[in-house]
Amino acid sequence: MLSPYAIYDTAPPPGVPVLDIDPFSAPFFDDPFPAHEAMREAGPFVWLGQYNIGAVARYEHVREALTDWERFSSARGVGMEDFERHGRFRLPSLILEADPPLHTRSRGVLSRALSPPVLKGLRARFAAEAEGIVEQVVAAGRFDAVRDLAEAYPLRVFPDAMGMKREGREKLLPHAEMLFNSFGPRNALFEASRAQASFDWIEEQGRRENLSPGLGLVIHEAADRGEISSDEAPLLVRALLQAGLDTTVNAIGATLYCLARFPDQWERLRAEPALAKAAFDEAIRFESPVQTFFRTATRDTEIGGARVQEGDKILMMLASANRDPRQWDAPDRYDITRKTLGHVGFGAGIHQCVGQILARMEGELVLDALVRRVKCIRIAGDVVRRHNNTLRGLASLPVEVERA
Ligand code: HEM
Ligand code: OVM
Repeated sequence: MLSPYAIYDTAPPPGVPVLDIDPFSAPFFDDPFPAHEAMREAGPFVWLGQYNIGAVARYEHVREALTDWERFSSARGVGMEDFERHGRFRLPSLILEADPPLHTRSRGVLSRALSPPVLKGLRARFAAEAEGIVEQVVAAGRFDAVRDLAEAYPLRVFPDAMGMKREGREKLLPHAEMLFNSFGPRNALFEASRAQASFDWIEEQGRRENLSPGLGLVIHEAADRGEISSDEAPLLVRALLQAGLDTTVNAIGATLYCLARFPDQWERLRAEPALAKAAFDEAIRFESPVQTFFRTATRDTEIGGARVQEGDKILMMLASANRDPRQWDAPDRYDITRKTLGHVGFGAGIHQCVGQILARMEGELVLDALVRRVKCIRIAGDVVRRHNNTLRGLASLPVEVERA
């Protein structure tokens, strides 16, 4: 049955299985895994009958779409709506929603702004704040691992690292919530978060006069050197402000949720704290905080044996690829010693997450601080899931910890 939020009337290509799954619905968010499996098993390319959009859910084809920007473009938006047909309600991102050559230029600037030597300079501060926040929650004994740690920590370090003003920081997460909803259909979730949009505000935060020394000004300095134009700099700062907070909140939350659910893996981490990085990366594979993105076919082409036409949107099920048994041994096992290389939780190809070193640093430092202080983590109340059209994560995770 067609969803009331469907915006396409394309017919499925011949021979393609049509499914009645809605990847942007509450039942799906509560338990996406059976639906992921159904999508993978139905075929390499499936049709979402509710939206008239094709999707790839197997690892091989998700990777194929991610790594071939010449056939699968980002420039018409990486959400359900097609900028060329439906317009856009904000200036497009100069990186996420761009193809080469524009993408190449933006990407160069942001990868230098977030490069290992720059991040090395942030590390001591990030480590000290992780120690402080973790000590505080461990002292309390009982806390909400989402609110008090997964949100509190990135909020403490990331806006400062960017060089943002203090005023208005509470708008960052609600704005990101809305933005990540906006990659999906214009459903009730999106409408409910729309009131929290702060487009003018977030754009203003990227302006030079609103920044103190930090990653934001590093981007403006690239404009001073002529690497980008001066009106592009605030938009690239906006990209980091939009992409760099809610993602790490959900990734840290995912890691804590995994370690609370799988005590043997917590034990394994305690035995070998150097596995902190691996535990974080495996949580990203296992939970995929960013679940989906779309691409647009640039020409009549073929993927997974199906013919797609120029202008067709294709949904890439990153989370499903990350648990495809064709690619992973025992994919539903959270295993911090697994080789996670090649997971698509950060994407793949030219758009692969430019902030992943920063994200990994946050994850590693939080786990580091925790593993030295805590013997075990137990879930101690109702786990509340948070629904978002793109992000997967929890609203609340009450836990109890025992000091080591
Ligand atoms: C791109 C996930 C953290 C900034 C991406 C993409 C994914 C992703 C899946 C690919 C998008 C695509 O292919 O269309 C994540 C996850 C994170 C995280 C799971 C946390 C664990 C961050 C952070 C920042 C950031 C901390 C910034 C400080 C970006 C930007 C892009 C991007 C700007 C666009 C890159 C491009 O188009 O070349 N991220 N991200 N992300 N990410 Fe992240
Ligand atoms: C951007 C942007 C916004 C949200 C997410 C993202 C995951 C990028 O504005 O470039 O990457």
